[in-house]
Amino acid sequence: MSEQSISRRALLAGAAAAAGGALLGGPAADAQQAPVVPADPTKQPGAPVTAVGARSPFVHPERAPVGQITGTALTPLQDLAGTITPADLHFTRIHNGVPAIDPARHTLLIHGMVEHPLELTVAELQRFPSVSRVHFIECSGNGRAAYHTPSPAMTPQQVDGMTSNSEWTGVPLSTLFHEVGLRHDADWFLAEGGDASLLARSIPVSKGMDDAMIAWAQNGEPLRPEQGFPIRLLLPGWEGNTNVKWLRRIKLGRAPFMTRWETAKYTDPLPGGKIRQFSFEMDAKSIITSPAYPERLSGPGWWPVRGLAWSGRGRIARVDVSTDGGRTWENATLLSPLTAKAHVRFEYMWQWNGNNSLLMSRAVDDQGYVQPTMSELLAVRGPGTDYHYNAIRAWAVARDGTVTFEART
Ligand SMILES: Nc1nc2c(c(=O)[nH]1)N[C@H]1C(S)=C(S)[C@@H](COP(=O)(O)O)O[C@H]1N2
Ligand SMILES: [Mo]
Repeated sequence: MSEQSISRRALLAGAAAAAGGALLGGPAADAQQAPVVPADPTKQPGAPVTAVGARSPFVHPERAPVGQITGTALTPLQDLAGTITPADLHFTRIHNGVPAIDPARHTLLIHGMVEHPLELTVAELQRFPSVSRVHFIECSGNGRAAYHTPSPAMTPQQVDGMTSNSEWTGVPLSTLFHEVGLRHDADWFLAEGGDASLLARSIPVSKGMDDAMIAWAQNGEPLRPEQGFPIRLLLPGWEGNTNVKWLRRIKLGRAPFMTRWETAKYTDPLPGGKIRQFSFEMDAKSIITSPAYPERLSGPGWWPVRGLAWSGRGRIARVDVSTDGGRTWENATLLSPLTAKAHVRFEYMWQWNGNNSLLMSRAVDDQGYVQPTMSELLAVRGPGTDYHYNAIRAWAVARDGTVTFEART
């Protein structure tokens, strides 16, 4: 990259930050890049049809990549509306790159404690009865940076961008389990990916019989390579890591297989030297995505406070919004549909009086679980905790309208 392009890039980032602008995202505000538009678009024909559509040249949402072969790319939560994450903006977490897999050669082997071991091609999998369901996937490391290295200048994307929500199509795992015939004492299964990290996780058979699926499509099209093309395991509501991508093998067994992904990683240290293993379900959580850094409110008046809420245990029952740092709470409006284990959009109309304000959201799920403050979470987990942050998020609005991330709640 030339020095020139680096400085141009920095310039674009600066312009975008200064302009803020929810729902635009990226370097949209740069004058040099502004698309040419006629004074009156009704006076001349527009652009011709194309084979593949593209976003408006005024709209540039971008994921934020962190790392490379072992890395992640964060969803720009602040640039999205509704609940579905566009496939090319779904966050991704990869441990040894995105493998190139030929769907014609890829197979799924189901073996171990089963009556009839089976190896299925992708085409064979797709002949089973299918289901389409909307669910979020959230990395259990989501929010870790906002805990360990918080900064007022963090966007929703940087705070909690490792969660995304899609419509997934695939075959229920229970169907395949009936097909192979599970031995009566097969209580766990190993799910193994076909990438160079050979990621593998142990999952209770009960989840496999409940709502697990082998997904091959996402938002109406085949999975993206980063989401596991051609097939992935989808475990609705469970920590991202268990949703094994590029799935190639399922082995039934009596007990957990104790892979390094569930012993050395993804465990939760608790106070008193204890470690919690297999924290599968993602607890209820929410984040206000607007107003948020780097937005700036132009003045007092009505402002929509908008955001996302989700729970790995079921449906979101309620989202409360506070504009005074948690002293008082109001009910936000939940925008339907209220799908279980899926992102839900909430909105609260706020009349800003121009004073310093601290905006917070608090999710409550249908199990009665209430999203905790950071101090409540740490009281249970201890300060050494490293995964599964779901504390209440806060944004400070100053008199000049600037909005910054407030880590302590
Ligand atoms: N085979 C394989 N599966 C994987 C991973 C991986 O690196 N390899 N990453 C896991 C982690 S840590 C997460 S959070 C989710 C992310 O899914 P996504 O990239 O579709 O958002 O995939 C999981 N499945
Ligand atoms: Mo993850």
